[in-house]
Amino acid sequence: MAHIWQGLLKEYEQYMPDYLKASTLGDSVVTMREGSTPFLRASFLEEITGASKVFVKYEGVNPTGSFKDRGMTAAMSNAKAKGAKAVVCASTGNTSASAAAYAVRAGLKCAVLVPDGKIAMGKLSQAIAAGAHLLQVEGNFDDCLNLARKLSSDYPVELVNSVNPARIEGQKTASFEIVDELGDAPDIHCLPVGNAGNITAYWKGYKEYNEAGQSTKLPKMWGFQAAGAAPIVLGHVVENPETVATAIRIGNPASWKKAEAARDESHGLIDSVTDEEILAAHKLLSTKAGIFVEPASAAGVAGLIKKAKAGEVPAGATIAITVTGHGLKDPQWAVRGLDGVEVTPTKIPVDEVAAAKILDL
Ligand code: AN7
Repeated sequence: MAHIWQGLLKEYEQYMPDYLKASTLGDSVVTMREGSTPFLRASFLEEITGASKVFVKYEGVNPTGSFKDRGMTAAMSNAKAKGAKAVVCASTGNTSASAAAYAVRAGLKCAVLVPDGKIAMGKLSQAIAAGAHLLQVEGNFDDCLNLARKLSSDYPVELVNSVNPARIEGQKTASFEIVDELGDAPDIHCLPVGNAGNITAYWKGYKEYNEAGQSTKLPKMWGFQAAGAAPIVLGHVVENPETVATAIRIGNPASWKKAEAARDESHGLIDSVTDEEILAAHKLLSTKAGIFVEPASAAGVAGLIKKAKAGEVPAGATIAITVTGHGLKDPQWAVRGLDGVEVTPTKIPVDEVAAAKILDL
């Protein structure tokens, strides 16, 4: 019999803390069978960087279109098991889309706090479609997170942002999948950094799998922030973060210290990439690998290319890059670039010869 993927909590039960083991949770497991995402060879990046193998972990194909689903199955199952009636999160969009869907399946009320006007339409529509209570806060993501934290400490509502440890437990499984596919850890792991939960989770996953004897080494963690929202790189809070990569438009990451620990323990780095570099990487992923992502998701690829140009990518390395969210979340950047120039389709009459001529057949 073929093995049918059961979702993270069941598949990786032995690596979960007791409170998140599927056997402990019983009927409280809330899953959309997230995880088991494609790990795709990206030879164009081998040509650019000189690395011997580069793979892209395509997290956009999770059930709600981002890696957040890995954390949400754990946080929502825990909330349900604890008897919570409602959940709340702050979000630049993907967390709210994921929380909204998983809350429906858990039978919990869901409130999402998003910064006014800076959320990609795809993500907003997901939260609305699922019937979440959507509050647009007159402030940025950092203000939203402060508000969500206060609500969860003063009212009976469970916080499902990545400051909730269950989120990290779920998200660490992406490292397990990569080691399972490669047979060992990669030499370098690149990914975008926003609120810094994911880099924390990946590092935890790599360490735990290594301790369990599943890998012989640990990767260097290379995180990349958007240049207009790069507090960890700058070493101070950014009051008014700005970037086209709205998912990582975060000026005061909640897991700042943990991200620095992942960087330092792994002998890695956290650097920044410009909006131009992000959109160039976004386009390369589509045109060279067929992988459509939202801008923030391309930050890890943009960062690797930046490091290759600086001669800092070791020849012969095996590199894994996480691309975090689907291109359909925020499709405008494929159609209209930073220069504002829109790509318009060529119009033709219903005429075979005209079509063939334009296609140069
Ligand atoms: C596509 O949804 O913070 O460093 O509120 O949506 O773990 O925050 C999203 C973050 C990268 C950064 N890529 O991850 C939210 C939110 C995408 C994202 C990140 C996010 P973290």
